[in-house]
Amino acid sequence: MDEMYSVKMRANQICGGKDVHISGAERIIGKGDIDTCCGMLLKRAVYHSKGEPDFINIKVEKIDEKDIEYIDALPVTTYEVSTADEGLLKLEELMREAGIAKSSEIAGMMKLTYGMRGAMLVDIRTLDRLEPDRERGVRVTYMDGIAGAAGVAGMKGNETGKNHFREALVLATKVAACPNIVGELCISDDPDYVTGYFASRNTGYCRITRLKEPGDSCGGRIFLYDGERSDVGECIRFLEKQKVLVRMDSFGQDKEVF
Ligand code: PML
Ligand code: MG
Repeated sequence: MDEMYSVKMRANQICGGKDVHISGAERIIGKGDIDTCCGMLLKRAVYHSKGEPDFINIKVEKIDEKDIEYIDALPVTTYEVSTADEGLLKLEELMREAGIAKSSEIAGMMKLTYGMRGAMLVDIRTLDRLEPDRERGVRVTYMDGIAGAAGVAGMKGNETGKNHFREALVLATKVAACPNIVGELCISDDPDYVTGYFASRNTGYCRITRLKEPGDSCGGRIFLYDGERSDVGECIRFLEKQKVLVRMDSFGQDKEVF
């Protein structure tokens, strides 16, 4: 096997003296793909719909193949809705299906995720926030999709390699495999991308075609935690440090379209 590398990109803008997140992305690749990968991630940072970055950081790190966990992608279902309000009701319904009682309070917390680099981590029983740094949140890293991804309809990236769906499915699959995580809510922070999702081991990856209005750059992620406080550290370690490759060829096409 080719030597493996993690490549991460992060782009920021300085706005009124504050560091604002513009774009972030990552891959796990073989040595021979490092230059192409860096080029694509750079292009993606420079031409982002959220604005022109002042800083772009690319980190290339050699990783040990033995440390990688392989996971099958979650099954995908798409729910067609015509308005953001309808989409938000669907989001709450899916949370309840996954056994989460305080679904409307949790959906209401989504507006607090604006501007965070990572996700909010919320205890589903007390609604306490568990991230050690609330401004940053918990950032899921060291993941990528493998095998068949490029060949599956709708899974190719644009010219900068960005494919919201593919990347979100990789991230959601890793998050759903994390100990004590029982669900994830996501609304894109990209102003022109209105599809979001709810994902969990119980429901699979549930796409909802509208969760906000076009032009709105609000968005973020909430991970739902159900467990002992003493296990939060291990949960965050898995999300931030465990290397995961997601097998994309097992997910096939959407199960059903509603
Ligand atoms: C993001 O912008 O990173 C979130 C993308 C959500 C993708 C939802 C989908 O198309 O399935
Ligand atoms: Mg984004």
